[in-house]
Amino acid sequence: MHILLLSMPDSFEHMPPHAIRMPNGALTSLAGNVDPQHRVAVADLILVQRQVRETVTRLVRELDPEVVGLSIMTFQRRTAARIIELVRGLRPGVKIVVGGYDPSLAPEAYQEMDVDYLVRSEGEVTFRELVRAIESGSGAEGIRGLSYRCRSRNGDSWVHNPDRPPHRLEDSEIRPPNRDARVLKGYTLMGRQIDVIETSRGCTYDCSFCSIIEMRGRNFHTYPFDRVLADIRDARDHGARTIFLVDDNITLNVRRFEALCEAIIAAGLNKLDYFVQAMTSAIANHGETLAPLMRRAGFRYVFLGIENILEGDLEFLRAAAKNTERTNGHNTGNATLKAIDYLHRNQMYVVGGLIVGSPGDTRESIEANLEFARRYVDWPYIQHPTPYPRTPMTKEFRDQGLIMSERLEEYDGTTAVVRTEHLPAEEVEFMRWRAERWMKIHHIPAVIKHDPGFVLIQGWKMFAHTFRGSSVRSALGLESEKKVFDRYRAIRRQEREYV
Ligand code: B12
Ligand code: SF4
Repeated sequence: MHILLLSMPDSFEHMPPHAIRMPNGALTSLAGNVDPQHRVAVADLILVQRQVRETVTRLVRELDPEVVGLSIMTFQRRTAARIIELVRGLRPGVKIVVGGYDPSLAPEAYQEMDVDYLVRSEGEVTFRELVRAIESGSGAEGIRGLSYRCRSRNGDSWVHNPDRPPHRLEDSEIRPPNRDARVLKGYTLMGRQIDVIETSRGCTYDCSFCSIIEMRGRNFHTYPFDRVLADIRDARDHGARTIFLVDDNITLNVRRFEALCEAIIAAGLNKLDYFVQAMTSAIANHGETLAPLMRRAGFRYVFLGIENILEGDLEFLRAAAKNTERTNGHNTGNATLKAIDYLHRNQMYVVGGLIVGSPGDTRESIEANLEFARRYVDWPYIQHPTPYPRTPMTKEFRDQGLIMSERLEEYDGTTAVVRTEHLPAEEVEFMRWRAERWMKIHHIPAVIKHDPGFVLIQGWKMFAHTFRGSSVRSALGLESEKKVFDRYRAIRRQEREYV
């Protein structure tokens, strides 16, 4: 059978598409896990963000797929609905399958769309079995983790098969990704081709804003190192020079992470640049040995889940435990500064993941976090709390009547869709936007040092993107920042029309 897998084109403020275009790891993993007789094409639509309709139309005509699968996050739901309509119009009999975080956590939203199947949570084995069932014409009754539409004269109904438990990853049932399936080109992280690798799945924490616990429960499973190293080699052989480890929480097992760094060095794969997401507590508590190893293995940017520097907000976000430093078995305060220090001493850059706009936040508490970011992080990744389906935080915001927008396309993390008890949503977003633009500019010299060619060619675009909404008048101080912010928001609204 011919299968076309699509990831959505929607991007958000911290991922300007002229500088950052990452592959979706789920799709190549699915492609690697269907039976070999099928012809699979993977298209990451971020690569053609302004030609989505033409590209999907061309691919559907050229490939003539029997199955089309879409990978969807919540803020991409509206775009997904439009693409589903487009595909259905082009090929009415095609089987449409949706998967990823949004279909898994809000399946009811997809029952109203013209979708045939919905894969909940991990997809490789469920999708493999589904494709077999479609090919052989057998029923989908026994496929765990699958929901499907039953069409009948009396109207449609949906069947939800029992859940599929998370895979343990230790055997080879989940086969490696198939990168040859990609049919579009142009992945980049500031001029260097980037690819994504998984070494583990899951997390045992339960931060109130994170979708992962509802998605797969609290657990942590790991791939064997030989598979991980082979995957990195495969990414490199496909042209990658930068690798993003997309594990939910790789620092849950620090000893394993250290061993992984050693394995990367021993395999000679440390000439590549690595990006990773990490907990501050793990870096602070083990930085003495871990940070130098990470540096030697090629780690360059570390996304630190700082979340907030104020204890009250950390409580609300349920993120206090992962930000706590421990000495001699005792909690000794916030781990953030120590973690940052270890990373900086080992020539790594800190991408500061902060969340501002929790219910109790005031102007002062937000400013304290912004000031912290200005002083200590190299690249700000500041977001607003966003009520994604079924997270504990969503319930709290709803109960308190603080959700100000139900337009899901705005749920991209940098559009404030909730207010605090003290500040309107727009004010929270304004404060973050105003501060963050200048923080990004401060990091440009480090980017020039590493990738001068990219900055020479693309630098002005990065600058224009960061300061979109500004004008000559605003640069001369003849226009208020609020006016520029309003223009920026209007531009952002237009940008969200991808199809
Ligand atoms: C890596 C990552 C990123 C990376 C890379 C994204 C990329 N191109 O792949 C970066 C840093 C760029 C990123 C950015 C964002 N991310 Co992100 N990201 C993740 C993370 C950590 C891992 C995702 C991953 O690759 N997993 C590995 C793959 C193999 O697993 P998977 O995606 O779950 O796919 C499996 C199943 O879902 C399913 N599946 C998925 N798609 C499909 C499709 C079909 C047809 C089928 C059958 C099955 C299927 O099968 C797959 C294999 O088992 C997750 C989870 C987490 N703990 O935080 C968040 C997560 C997905 N991100 C999230 C969000 C919100 C964002 C942002 C909007 C804002 C932000 N928080 O940074 C931006 C927007 C990105 C953009 N498009 O501009 C949310 C999504 C919430 C939601 N309900 O939609 C998550 C869950 C984190 C959270 N806050 O809880 N992200
Ligand atoms: S530590 Fe990270 S992955 Fe784990 S629950 Fe918190 S935000 Fe999610």
